Amino acid sequence: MERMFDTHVIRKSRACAPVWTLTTPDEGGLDRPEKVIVPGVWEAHPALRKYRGRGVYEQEITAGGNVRVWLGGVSFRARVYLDGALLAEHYGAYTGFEALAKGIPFGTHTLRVEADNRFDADSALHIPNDYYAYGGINRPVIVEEVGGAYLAELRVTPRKTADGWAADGQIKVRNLEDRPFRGELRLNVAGQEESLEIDVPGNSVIEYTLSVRCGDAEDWSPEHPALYQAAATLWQAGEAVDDLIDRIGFREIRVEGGKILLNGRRLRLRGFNRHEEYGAFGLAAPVEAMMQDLHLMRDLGANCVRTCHYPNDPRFLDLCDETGMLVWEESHTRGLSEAQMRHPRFMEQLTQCTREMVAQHGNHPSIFIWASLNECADDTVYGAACYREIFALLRELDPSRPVTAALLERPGGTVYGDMDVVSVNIYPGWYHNTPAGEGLEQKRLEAVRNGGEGKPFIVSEIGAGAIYGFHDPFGEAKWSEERQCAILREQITAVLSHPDVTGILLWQFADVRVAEEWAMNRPRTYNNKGVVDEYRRPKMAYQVVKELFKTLP
Ligand code: ADA
Repeated sequence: MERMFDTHVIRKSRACAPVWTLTTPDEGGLDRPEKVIVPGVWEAHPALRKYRGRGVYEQEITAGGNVRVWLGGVSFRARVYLDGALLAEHYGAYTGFEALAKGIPFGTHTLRVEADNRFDADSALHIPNDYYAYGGINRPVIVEEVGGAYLAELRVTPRKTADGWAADGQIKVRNLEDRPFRGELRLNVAGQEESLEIDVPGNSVIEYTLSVRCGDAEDWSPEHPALYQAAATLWQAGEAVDDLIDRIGFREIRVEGGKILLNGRRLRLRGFNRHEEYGAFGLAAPVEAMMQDLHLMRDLGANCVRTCHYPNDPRFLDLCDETGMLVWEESHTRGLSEAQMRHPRFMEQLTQCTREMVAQHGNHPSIFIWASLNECADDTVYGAACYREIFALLRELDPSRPVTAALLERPGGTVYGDMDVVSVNIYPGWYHNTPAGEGLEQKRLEAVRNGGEGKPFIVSEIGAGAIYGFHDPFGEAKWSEERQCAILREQITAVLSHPDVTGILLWQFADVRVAEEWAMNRPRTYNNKGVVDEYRRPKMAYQVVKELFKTLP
């Protein structure tokens, strides 16, 4: 299932069968084709643990007419073919895209998806990094049959009015035929409906707006995550010909007086950075594991998760909506120098990822802030210009949420004044020995003096490493569970007892595999700063974090 609820009751839409045939044409691959599960990453196969190359996935589908295949995520370059004809190409593992075959005969067809996780000169975002660039079809694949016109996108933004809640819809209708599509568009939110006569010229996409008054619909909040259905339907000659269903929550986010307000209530964030990764399943964590992560984070006293460093699986976001977990979502970038940001395709690829993130995830009520460009070169003129361009894009795509970026712990930041919320990554006690309270205050004052005055301030990363099961009874050795406990205790206490801090996001929830190139500073070739390991076995720090998250104000 692509989402945690039905996204269509009229459109013919179904998940692709899960068992595909995988062949690996490049060196170091399989000797013969293998059956594998989709979604999945090929590193889950023992022979492909370190394979970097192309993976060709094949599957038979039975469909006809206008066939729309939705691929939720392919890591990290994709080519999609139907019966040998190229339908779509896509870059980036963490957002979905469609492949459309118009007017094909009804019957069985071969769907072929070529995934490629080789780093090459064309890839600006996927590079060897402090997390692993897996290969494969990592999110669900959906096969749909659509008519001559279909609903291509539905964005719904809640708005508080004098008469209670309203929902503003932006709906894209795509006409695949040469002649115009004349019909009616309806938007139903929380049981209230509005409609519009539409006339979509041939071979075009038109965006319509429709607002629905929802009166006394209940507010969405972390404590009471009330969700409502938002359904667009397309009608022609008195018949419903297509639909697109999503869910929304009624809440508004405002930044005011140094605070982030959700429906007027101040947010105090405590939570985790979480990579989308789970032990042997890599990037393609099963939905059961996603839910367990949320239960573990809740048990730890968290109310917020950061999707470092890329957009997450919509199923995880659905579960956050349902359980009231606040989400910081960011488009894909981590730790790029100015030279890397000057890559000729960098802004194009980042812009595409950012646009897809907002278009595909904009309805999730749990997402309260957008971010991008984690720890890039904001201290250079060129780098800062890229930050400003992405902030402007995020604001243009979605004026209803604040924007931020997690900045590196070094002096010289120049974009504090350009974000709505100031966020910094600091590692006192781990990468240097400044006492946590002092390190925090230095960074906060630097932000205040350089444009960040009066803005909410989030510690978007702080943490320390420990190898699961490695103990030092004296509590001194780095990488021991005892030392991690001591450092985290000092860090969390310093941050949560500071009156001007809006929140803390620990680095990190679970240990994650990193690129081979990073292995020298990363024992086990893992980033070991998790409070649980990659199989969610709790380290000693689990109890420390739980105690502090639950007792500090
Ligand atoms: C950075 C970065 C993370 C991770 C972390 C660390 O702040 O944003 O991706 O690399 O440091 O473990 O050092």
